[in-house]
Formats: sequence, structure tokens, C-alpha cells
Amino acid sequence: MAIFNRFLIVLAGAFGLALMGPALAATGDGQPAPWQMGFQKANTPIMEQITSFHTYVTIIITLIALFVLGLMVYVMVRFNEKRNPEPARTTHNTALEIAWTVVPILILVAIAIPSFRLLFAQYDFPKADLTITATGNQWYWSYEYPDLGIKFDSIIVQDADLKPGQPRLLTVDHEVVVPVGKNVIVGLKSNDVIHDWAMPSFGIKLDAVPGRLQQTWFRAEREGMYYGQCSELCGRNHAFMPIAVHVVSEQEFNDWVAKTKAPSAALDSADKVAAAKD
Ligand SMILES: [Cu+2]
Repeated sequence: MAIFNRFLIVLAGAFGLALMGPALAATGDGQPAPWQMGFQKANTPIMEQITSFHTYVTIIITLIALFVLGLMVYVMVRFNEKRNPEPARTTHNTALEIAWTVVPILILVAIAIPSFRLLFAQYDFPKADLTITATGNQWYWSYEYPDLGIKFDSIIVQDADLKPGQPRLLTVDHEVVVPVGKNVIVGLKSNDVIHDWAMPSFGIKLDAVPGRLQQTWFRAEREGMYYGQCSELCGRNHAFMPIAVHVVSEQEFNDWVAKTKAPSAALDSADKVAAAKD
């Protein structure tokens, strides 16, 4: 019995951790933090919805698991061979059979409704304030602001060249710059193999498929640097084509556009592209 009790304590601890983990672990804003267990802090309405849906489903899963565990413990204790040497021969119980069919259906409906609401919200594109195109290449991203005439490649900064405060494997030479609180439509393409434009704090993870234009959108709520990574195995340097989005005020964004469009500031990164390909 002592072993059994210990088993119960471990199980209860695991469930407790699973529930409390996301709340306890320090989560990074815009980038992962050491020992982080939950999601990164949401910076878009969609990611907020994803986070609360995740919490909701985790609670349902935990209650079901605890309920089944309780039933199993009860059966093992109450109806084991020693306590119950003469097993009953009961079969069929209409009320019970209806209950264990209807209750799971209700649980699934309770999960399906917020799940579809989230899915529709992700595909319900708001009116665009800004459109950008991200193109996956082996192994870097290139970006285009078609309405602003801006185009550049975004290439990882090697460890030796990092400035203080710049995260390793996530920092790029030219970030995507977007204004805060604006609806940004992202068009996604690929020049070679399947890549994936994933931004955890924006709630975006979308494949960039050759020969096909994919679309998603986000509206960042806070300024700052936000990082993601290519999330589709795309070859040898898959881990070295990070995504960095700099969310700035509208004024700063306009300044950046003016500066970037100036011919003298042409973002010539042919050498770095060559380096990224090696
Ligand atoms: Cu990739």
C-alpha cells in the first residue's frame, strides 16, 4: 500500500505541475526564457485567444484524468479479489450507457465551440494597414513591403558578431519593422523547399510552400523585439534562419520607412546571402 500511496503522490504532483507550470514559469517577452514551461507572453489578440483556449483545454483534460484515476483507484480498492471475492454478473445499465455516451459528446461540444471560434478568428482577416511578404530561402528569409517599395534579406548574425543583449540564434541583420496596433497581413512564399514562418508570441506558425501564396495576419499590441524561427525542417541550416520582428510606434515606423527607402541605405546583403547559403 505504501508504494501505491507514493504512486498517487507522484501522480498528483505531476498533475499539479502540469496545471501550474504555465503560470509559474517566467515567460520571456518576445523570446524564450530559461526553464520556460508555458507559452511566451501573448502580443496579439489571436495569441491571447490561443493561450486561454490552451488553459481551458488543460483544465478539462486534468479533470477527466483525475476522474478516471479516481474510478480506477476505487475499483482497485473496493472490488479487488480480497474485498470482493464474489464478482457480480451485472451486464447492461441503460441509464449509465446513455450517460457515458452523452457526457463525452457534451465535453467535445464544449471544446469544439471555442476551438472553431479561434479558427475563424485566425482566418478572419481584418482590413490591412500594412502588407508584407516573407519569402523562405535556404537558409534565410527575405521580406518585401510591396506598397512601400521596400525589399531586403534578413540574415542571422553569427555568435561572434552579437552585440550585448542580442539573443543568440535569433538575431538577424535586418529585422521586419512593423507599427504597433496595426493590422499587418503577411503573405508567405518559398523559393526552394517548405519553410515555416513561426512567431510564438504572435500565435503564428504557417508553412511557406513553393509555388503557393499563403496568408496570415497579426496585430502586435506592445512595442519591442519579437523572435521566431523557421519551424519546418528545410535542410542543413534550418536552425539558422531566425525571424525577428521589431514592433515600433507609428512615428518610428515612418522614420524607418523613409530611411530604408533612401537609395544610399540600400540593403545590399549579397555577401551575407552567399554566406548563409554555405
Ligand atoms: Cu527554413
